[in-house]
Amino acid sequence: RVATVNGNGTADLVIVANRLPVDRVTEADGTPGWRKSPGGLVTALEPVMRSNDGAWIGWPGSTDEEMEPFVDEGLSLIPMTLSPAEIEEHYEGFSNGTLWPLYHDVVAKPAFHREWWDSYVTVNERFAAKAAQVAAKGATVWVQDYQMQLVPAMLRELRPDLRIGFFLHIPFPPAELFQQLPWRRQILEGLLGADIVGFQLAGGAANFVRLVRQRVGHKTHRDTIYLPDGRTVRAAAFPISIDFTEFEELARSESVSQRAKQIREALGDPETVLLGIDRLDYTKGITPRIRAYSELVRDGHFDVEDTVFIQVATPSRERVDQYRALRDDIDRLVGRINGDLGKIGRPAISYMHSSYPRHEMAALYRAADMMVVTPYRDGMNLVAKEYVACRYENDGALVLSEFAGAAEELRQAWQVNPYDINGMKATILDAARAEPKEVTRRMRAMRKQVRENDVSQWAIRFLDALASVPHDHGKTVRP
Ligand code: GDG
Repeated sequence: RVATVNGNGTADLVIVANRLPVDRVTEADGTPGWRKSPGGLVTALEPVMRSNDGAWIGWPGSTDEEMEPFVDEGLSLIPMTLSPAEIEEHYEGFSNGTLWPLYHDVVAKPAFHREWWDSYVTVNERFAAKAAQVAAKGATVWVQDYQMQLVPAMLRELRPDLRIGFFLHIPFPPAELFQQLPWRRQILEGLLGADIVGFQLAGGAANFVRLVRQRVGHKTHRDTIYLPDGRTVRAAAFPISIDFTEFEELARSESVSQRAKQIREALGDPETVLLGIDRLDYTKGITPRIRAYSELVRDGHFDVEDTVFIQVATPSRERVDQYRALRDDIDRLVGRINGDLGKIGRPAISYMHSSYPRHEMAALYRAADMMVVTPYRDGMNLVAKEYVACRYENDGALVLSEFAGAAEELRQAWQVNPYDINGMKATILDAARAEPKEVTRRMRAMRKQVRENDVSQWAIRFLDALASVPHDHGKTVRP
């Protein structure tokens, strides 16, 4: 029974996200088809979605094409159409040109445009209306991420019977930065439509509660916000994770082991392989990382004859100006470094601007003696956790920025401040020279942490918290 497809409101669990969990692909015979996108969110939610008569509302990634709801391997998918103008204004504009830099410590300058905001409102309204249409009476709706922050309040207005959860995948900034936003109050009120507002870290939740108290004037006590109508909203941390077992099994497979060996051979069998994998994004600190490494080579601490740094930068948001500029900067920097320091067949940095299948990602993780993850600011950073999951022999050193959410859980990583190039150089050297026993001690502890807190735990914790919200949304329990 997949009644959601008829739009008559029978879904007991509804996910509202900017993107659908599948990508449009062209099959071998030329017909259009779908492929499940590789993200951990999909993996985590799939089992709950199937057992709950669930539906997923999102944009399929192609413009203009009107698409009917459909069922893909048991998942009800409800495609939303975005016009080219909405992609430019809601997605590339307000989401990625305003909110993304503002929420990441203003690492880049956020742009404030009133037309972008208008489009953000319109798109959020359409997603909320669709959720109101497909959700069964008393159903649970889980809204995802910064592109959808107005949906909770809009949806509550239409459907007060629902339990509504919201989860923010990126950091929630301190009041001093959030305050810049001309539409700060609308965003806070949008989020307050939810029963539970989830963040990666307790710090983000605390920032939110403080802003609500100061800007909107609601009473708060610890993680609870008391609204004038008697409803309560809880703000709490739910650190996201990965499917540990899936990554470990992939890493252990014969084909990934073979491929990891091949990768090292292709590099000329170096003694040491360092690795960075990121979406090409200015928050990820790719530039200071390769600068630190290149100085270590220049100063004679690493020799290109026996050491190589692999940097994979996955293409991302290529139509947004700041991303194009960053790509040019990195191209130039890597070119300069390899020109200055490389030898024939021995570049200092082996740089790929490309995306790879999961299998190849796992092979890269396995081929690397050291993983270097140095974001200026990151909600969590799953790449760090994936590296840990793939190191089933308890070897491999993780160098991790203290500004990644993951740093709160991965305490045994070699932590760095990406703004401090000398500090980063010293720590990379420490990690490279550490005794194998020390590397193993740290990796073992990190593996335990990620194994015990995987992505299904994350989804269960959030949905359990939402399920325990009383039917009157806390209206009768007053302090
Ligand atoms: C946001 C937040 C938060 C990357 N390149 C390829 C590829 N990937 C996969 C990685 C990883 C994912 O993409 C990237 O996740 P991150 O967490 O590292 O970063 P964001 O994309 O910025 O994600 C972040 C996350 O949401 C979840 O809440 O942790 O802080 O910014 O899984 O493996 N996957 C494949 N090919 C690639 O080339 N298959």
